[in-house]
Amino acid sequence: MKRRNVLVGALAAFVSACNEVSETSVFRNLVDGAQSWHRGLHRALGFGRITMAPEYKPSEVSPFFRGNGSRDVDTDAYRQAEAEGFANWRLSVSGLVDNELSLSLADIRAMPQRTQITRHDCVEGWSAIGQWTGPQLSQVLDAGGLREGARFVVFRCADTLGGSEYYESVDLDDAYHPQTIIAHELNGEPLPVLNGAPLRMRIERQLGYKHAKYLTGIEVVDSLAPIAGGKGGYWEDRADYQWYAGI
Ligand SMILES: Nc1nc2c(c(=O)[nH]1)N[C@H]1C(S)=C(S)[C@@H](COP(=O)(O)O)O[C@H]1N2
Ligand SMILES: [Mo]
Repeated sequence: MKRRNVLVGALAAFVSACNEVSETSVFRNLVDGAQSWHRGLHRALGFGRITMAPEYKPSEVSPFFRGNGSRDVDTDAYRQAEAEGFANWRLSVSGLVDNELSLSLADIRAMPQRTQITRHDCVEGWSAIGQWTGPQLSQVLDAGGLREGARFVVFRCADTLGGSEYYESVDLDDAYHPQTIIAHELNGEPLPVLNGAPLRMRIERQLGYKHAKYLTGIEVVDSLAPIAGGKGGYWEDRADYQWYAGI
C-alpha cells in the first residue's frame, strides 16, 4: 500500500510537471492536444536537462546518404550559384533580431564549428548515419541578438516543391539545442547538392522533414500563423505531419 502511494504520488507529480510544460507553452493554440502532450512529455522526461541525440562512431557512417524530397534546385540562380562554388551564396538573418545579418559561406566557416555523427530518420521509413559540420544555430542567433517577443525560428529554402517554397520552423528550445547546427559539410566534404548544398539545418532531435536544405534565410518570429499555411512547415501545411517532430 505504501509503495502504491509512493507510485501514485510520483505519477501525480509527473503529470503535473507535464501539465506545467504544456500550460506555459506559447503553442497551446497552435498544436493539438496530443502534440503538446508529446512535447510536454518529451521535455518532462529530460527533467530540465538537455537531452542529446545519440552520436555514432566514424565506422558507423552510412556509405551513401540518400537524397529525399528536393534533390536539386531547378532555377537559373541556383545553377549559377553552383557554378561559382557557392562563393556568393548568402544566408540572411532577419525578423526579431537587433542586427539583421547577411552571412557568406566564408563567414559561416569562420565561426566556431561543431562536428557530429548522427542518424537521420525520415517518416517515409528510412534512416542514414552521417557526419555533419557547421556552426551552432545559437551562435548565429546570438550574433543577430534576439529581440523581445522572439518565439520561433523559421528556415527559408531556395527550392520549391509542387510550386510552393519549402520552409520549416522550430521553437527556441530546439533552436538553441547544442546539436542544432547549420551544416556546410557532410562526411568531411562540402555538402552535396543532393543533400542541400551549400547549407542545410541539422536539428538532431527532430524527424527528417524539419532539417531544411538549400538554406537561404533564418527568420525570427513571434508567431507562425501568418507564414504560408500557418502550420510552421511545408509538410505540416499540406499533410498531417506534426510540427513537433521530436524523436
Ligand atoms: N529545402 C528542402 N529541405 C528538405 C526537404 C525538401 O524537399 N526541401 N525534404 C526534407 C525531408 S522529408 C528529408 S527526409 C530530408 C532529406 O535530406 P537528404 O536529402 O539529405 O536525405 O530533407 C528535408 N529537408
Ligand atoms: Mo523525410
